[in-house]
Amino acid sequence: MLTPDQVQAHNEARQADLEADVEHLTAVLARSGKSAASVIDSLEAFSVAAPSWAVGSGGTRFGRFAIGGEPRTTEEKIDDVATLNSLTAANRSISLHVPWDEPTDPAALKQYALSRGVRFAAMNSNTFQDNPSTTENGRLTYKFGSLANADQAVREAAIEHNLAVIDLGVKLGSDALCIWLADGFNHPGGADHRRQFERVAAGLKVIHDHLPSGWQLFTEHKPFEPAFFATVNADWGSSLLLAQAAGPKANCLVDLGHHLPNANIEQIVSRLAMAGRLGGFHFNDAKYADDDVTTGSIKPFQLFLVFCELLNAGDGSLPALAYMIDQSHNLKDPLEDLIQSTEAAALAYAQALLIDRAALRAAQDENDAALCQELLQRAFRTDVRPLVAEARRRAGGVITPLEAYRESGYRQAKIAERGSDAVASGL
Ligand code: PSV
Ligand code: MN
Repeated sequence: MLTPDQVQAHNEARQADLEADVEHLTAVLARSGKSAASVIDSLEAFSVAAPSWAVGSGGTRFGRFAIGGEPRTTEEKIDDVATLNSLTAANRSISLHVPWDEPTDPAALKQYALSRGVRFAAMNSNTFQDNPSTTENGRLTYKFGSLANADQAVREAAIEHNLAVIDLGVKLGSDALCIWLADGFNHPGGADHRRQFERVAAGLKVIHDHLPSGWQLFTEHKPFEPAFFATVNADWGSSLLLAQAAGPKANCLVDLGHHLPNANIEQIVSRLAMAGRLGGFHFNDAKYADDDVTTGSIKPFQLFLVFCELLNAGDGSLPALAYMIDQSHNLKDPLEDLIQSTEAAALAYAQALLIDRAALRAAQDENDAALCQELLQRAFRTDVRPLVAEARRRAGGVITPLEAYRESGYRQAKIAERGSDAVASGL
């Protein structure tokens, strides 16, 4: 982690320039009645959880190349997230994935994380791979599904695993369980759409009913992969039906990479919010499908429109949902990618805050399409980077996180400590 002295030394050298930029932007925004100070205040409170499975390098089915110095344990993953947060001041929690993370002493792990300023965001269960502890040493397998499996014993094992993940999360101070299922089938006629769906709905209800008060269950949809012909929870409609069947504490989680090409994700966000069942996000970006690349790197305008819908849902302020990053870092240093993704989410949020919502609504009611576009573009084209940097500085982070990370020599130190061939758990 960067020490407060290191943060201060880094910022001192850049503060005068930042102040000048913020002053200029404050004056520009004031001309259209917008307050830079209130945008900075909102940004200061913004945090997006880092995934424990993405502080190591990700792989594709064609191979995996270790980045060097990858975390070998959940404690080391927490160290990486704490370092990330000391730079960004906007990654204050980590999302664990079980059994990739399987702490033997949850109370000690909780203390370990809290002492480094990191909390536990939503827990994730894994029934898309066989796990000896829940599939009885190979007797049962998730090869043909988990909650949707035709075999009741497999369904029960999958439910048991989810209940155990909730119990673990309670000990860690988490308050949500996110369930993404690979369940589905690859060949037409290979299973019955309806019976699979009904089994999943029944399983989710049992899991839901195990949630302690204050907890939520997230259903995460994805159109395909690894199931190719049909996935049970393939889209937001299925996800909504499953959440409704599970119970009142179940909400839908939108992973930005889990849509077919050209899907209007911002409209999906609006629909789920309208139904009162929008629970959270997995941020990432994609050109084709579930590419899991850096948030905002390919479609920053789409990300901006998603934040516009979130602000619509919160009547001008960001609803308190579970905001998480879910990416796979094949080529970049994962911490550098997470720095850039966190920045991209904050930029989109800041730009969305700049929209003159009253003027937009009036223009919509007048069917003035040109003015509507003008109002969106005015916000989207504003270079809000100084506001994001200033919010980060005020929250205790550094003005230029990527630069500070590289200067810190963190990766080289971890390669020396953990080894150049250390491989983190995950896909
Ligand atoms: C599935 O592609 C997913 O988006 C789910 O959130 C999983 O938990 C995660 O990726 C696994 O890498
Ligand atoms: Mn996801």
